[in-house]
Amino acid sequence: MKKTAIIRLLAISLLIAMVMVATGCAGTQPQEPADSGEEETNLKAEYKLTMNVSNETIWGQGGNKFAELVKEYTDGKVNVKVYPNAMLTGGDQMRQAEMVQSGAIDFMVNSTINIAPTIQEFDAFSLPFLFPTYESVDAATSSAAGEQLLAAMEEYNMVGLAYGENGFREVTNNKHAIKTPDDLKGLKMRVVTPIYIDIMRALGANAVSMNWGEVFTALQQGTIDGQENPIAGVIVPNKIYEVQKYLTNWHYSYDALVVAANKEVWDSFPAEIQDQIKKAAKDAMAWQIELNRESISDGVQLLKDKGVEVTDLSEEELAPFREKTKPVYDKYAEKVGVDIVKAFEEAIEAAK
Ligand code: X2X
Repeated sequence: MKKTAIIRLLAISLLIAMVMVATGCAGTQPQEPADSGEEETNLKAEYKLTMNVSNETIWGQGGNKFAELVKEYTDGKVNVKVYPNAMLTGGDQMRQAEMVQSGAIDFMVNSTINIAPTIQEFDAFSLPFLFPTYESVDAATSSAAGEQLLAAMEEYNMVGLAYGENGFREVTNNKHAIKTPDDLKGLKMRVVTPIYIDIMRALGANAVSMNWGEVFTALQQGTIDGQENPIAGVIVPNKIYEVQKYLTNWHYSYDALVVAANKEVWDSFPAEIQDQIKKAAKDAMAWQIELNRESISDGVQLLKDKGVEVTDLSEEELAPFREKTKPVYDKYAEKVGVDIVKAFEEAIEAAK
């Protein structure tokens, strides 16, 4: 072959090779996905979710259900890891919302009690004897005011996704059955936030604020006489019946859960993934609320079987508790914002 022919052949081969590389036919180049690659490179390998309670509680099961559904609905693109027992805040339950706000934690499934120190409006749920029934709770959470509360989280750099349920908080103690406010006099009662300290004080109890992680041991050692928490959601799975003799069903305060994300984390998700995560939050919490409500009668039975004396109070018997805590209701209605409280009261009235 002549020299010029060889050069021409080499030049043609080179050109073909260049075209193959440019069009992706060379086979050795990694293939970029056609359209979705750009957005999803922002996803983190793991998103941290904080909860105050163990995985075994109904609240904890709800948190795990959310993580599971996020994985399923996003086709494995978003991986939420659940950190129970407030381990990310060293057991400090009231700091969890603050850390989601700062971005140190990505998600939370948190009680409105623990959120209230950061966003006072959430004390609306804790107002003494506000909610008479689960139907009234549902009426409030699904009302415009309920939605507004979730939306207001954005002012605190968080995005509220759905409500779940810790439940109606019932009172337990080790001294005697509680049937009248006088029975609470002088009892050392563990609570969490200022509104509950004020409620217990209004009823004559000696209130102490303590992190949940310390409660079982404190009850066991007798440094406190009692505590208050939902039966199925918390008292039963945490075996509080092993260290408490008396429970009174008084439904004095309702405790909602909120699924929320840090706002920057939320904004980093493409719209499609945001929709999938929101659906996961709604579905997981609907499942969690149902599980909670259907577990209560078995929970009460289990407490009785374990030797706990369970007291139910009639409307008449509840009246003096309601009366004594009315000033606390009014004080916190002011703090929360009378508009929200009024909207809740109207939703509750309409559900009757
Ligand atoms: O600390 C509690 O009592 C608990 C577990 O119910 C909350 O996190 C509010």
